[in-house]
Amino acid sequence: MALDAESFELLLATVQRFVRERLVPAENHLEEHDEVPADIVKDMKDMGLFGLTVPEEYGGIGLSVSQEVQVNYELGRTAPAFRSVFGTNIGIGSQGILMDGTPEQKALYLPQVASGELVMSFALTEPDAGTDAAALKTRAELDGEHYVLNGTKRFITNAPRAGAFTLMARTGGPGASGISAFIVPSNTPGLKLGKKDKKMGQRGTMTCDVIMENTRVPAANIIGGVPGEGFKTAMKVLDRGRLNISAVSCGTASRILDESARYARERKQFGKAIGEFQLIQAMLADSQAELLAGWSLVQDVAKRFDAKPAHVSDADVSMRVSCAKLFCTEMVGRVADRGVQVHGGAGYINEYPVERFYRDVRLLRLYEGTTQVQQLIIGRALLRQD
Ligand code: COS
Repeated sequence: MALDAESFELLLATVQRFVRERLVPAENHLEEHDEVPADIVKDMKDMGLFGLTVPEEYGGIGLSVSQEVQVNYELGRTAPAFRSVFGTNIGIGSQGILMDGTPEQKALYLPQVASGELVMSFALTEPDAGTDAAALKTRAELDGEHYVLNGTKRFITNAPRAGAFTLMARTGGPGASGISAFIVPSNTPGLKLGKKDKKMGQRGTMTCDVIMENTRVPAANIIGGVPGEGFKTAMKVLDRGRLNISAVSCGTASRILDESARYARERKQFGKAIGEFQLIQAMLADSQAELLAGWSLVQDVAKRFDAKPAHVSDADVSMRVSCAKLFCTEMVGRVADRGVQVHGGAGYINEYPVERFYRDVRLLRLYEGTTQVQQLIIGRALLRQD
């Protein structure tokens, strides 16, 4: 699946212009008001951004992974909350249905996902099950043609906007094999939302708890129709998600570098632009080299991702995805830190974008699997090999 090259070039140029002319100028508003303006959300829908990864047969644009990472690089060049509005629709919220859903589930949900009429969100994490996702406790008990769900999901991105969740719950015994993935409409009786989380950064993104008390969901809403496959679905979805977080990290690093180089050209000390000092150049150079290394890795892994069937997991590709997530999210943390350093005291003042990005990028090393989870996956893969 891929968009033809010519249409893709046009789309990419449109996204670049949208980021530059619409989103970057709205960053201060976003920071102040903690919400994405409704007219921007409407423009996103009109541009088809909610359906970037949904196949054309279901009304989407049908990007390949190699194309998706390029779009996410561009979206990384502005505040993360903008992408977050549709990020779960093109990523972790809907990919489970796309990868493992039955034909009926795809036909019912994907067209609404593509148009943005339905916002989907991904609910895996719980108060006592974060990194150890296979230990999740939310129960799903079979009762006739329905499952009855009880439990709490935590830090769920876009839960307040969501019309439905891809939600992992335990239908069987302990461990990964007892977990099923459900499609849970947000208006199901017994489902309620917690209060909005107050976060360090990423203002304008929405996360909160999802609480289920005797929430009845049709058995037909198990993704793929077969219980016990939900953990694998979640891991496959996260593989693609993690690669896209890596692409976003590279885009954000490139924006921070641009901001830092501009400041270094304009700011004068000791009678000349600080960019003329080699110690400033060294910081910019380290960031540039690390950004290019990360971006090359992302593009290479994306090609390997595209070379396999979308719903099939490949341990070597998963290992490489984790290398990309580990390297790129840590890389953008260092780039943001140097960006603040190049700005000096001004970098600590929230008039400058680097102060905001410094806080925003901290989350990239945590969500969709911490750096330590990526290390674990890479380490295990190496020890499995001959
Ligand atoms: N694709 C498909 N299947 C996968 C997979 C992948 N990438 N990774 C693991 N699996 C399968 C395994 O093959 C195994 O299946 P079998 O029992 O049939 O062999 C099953 O899933 C369990 O895998 P594993 O034994 O590796 O599970 P662990 O409990 O050891 O967990 C980690 C592994 C820690 C890597 C996993 O729990 C994880 O990624 N945690 C972080 C969760 C996360 O990212 N949370 C963020 C929430 S979204 S913001």
